[in-house]
Amino acid sequence: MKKMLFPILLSALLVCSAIPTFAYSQNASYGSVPQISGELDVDGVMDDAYNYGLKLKINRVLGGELAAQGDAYYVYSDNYLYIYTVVTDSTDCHVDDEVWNADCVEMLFDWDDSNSAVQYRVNSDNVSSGDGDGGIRDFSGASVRTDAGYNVEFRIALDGAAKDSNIGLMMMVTDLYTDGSVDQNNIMLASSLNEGGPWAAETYDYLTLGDVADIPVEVEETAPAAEEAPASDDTAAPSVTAAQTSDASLVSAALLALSAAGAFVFAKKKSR
Ligand SMILES: [Ca+2]
Ligand SMILES: [Ca+2]
Repeated sequence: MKKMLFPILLSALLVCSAIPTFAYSQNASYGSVPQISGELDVDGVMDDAYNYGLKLKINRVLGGELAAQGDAYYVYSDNYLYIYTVVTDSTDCHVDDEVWNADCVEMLFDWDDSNSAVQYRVNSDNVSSGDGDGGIRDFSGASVRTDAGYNVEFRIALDGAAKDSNIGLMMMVTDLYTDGSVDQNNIMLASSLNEGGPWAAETYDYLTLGDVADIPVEVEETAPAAEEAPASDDTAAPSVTAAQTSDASLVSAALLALSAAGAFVFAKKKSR
């Protein structure tokens, strides 16, 4: 049996070592994205689940100055990657009906490490669109304005990507502003290389789909669990009562036994 075990272990090691590592030779993981159960509403409102997600800064200025920036939060479910971005932008600017001709957040994915990016964007007017050679996956986006700027929420289909998958990514906050004429700054996700424009997919770092999020209280799905709580209380109550009854019965039985013993002793004394 032991003679068989070694070749089996050796084969397993060879198979493991043969699994290709991610081909981004000079890039790195942004970090581990926690998994959530259930799905979130894509409504521009920050769900509590995001507080337990991977958090990244969008603050690398691509020319211009750092007048706008974002904090991006990432979680994923069985089917979707969710990204929520809190944008600080004090210059509300909208030029025309093109999505990108307004303050907006853009996401660029290199899903298969082919150095070919697919782009999704949502602007501060709550309009979204997508482009790319690799095909646009099922996605939806929403934004809401805030006192500091606007917040954007994305949901993008994982199409089979699961735990331990790596996903090449760049994000960009496009800040339009008026300075005599309309101009813009582009602020990128800070990465290990911190170089390259939005379409330079070879410079992207990657997200790694990680373990289940450690969320102490349920966020969206937990409503059913909360409803189940009284049921468990109901079931707990009888068991406590039963235990008390049981204890009481034991005590009663013990008292009866003592009293019977006492009666026996008394009877013995009396018989003398
Ligand atoms: Ca939401
Ligand atoms: Ca702006």
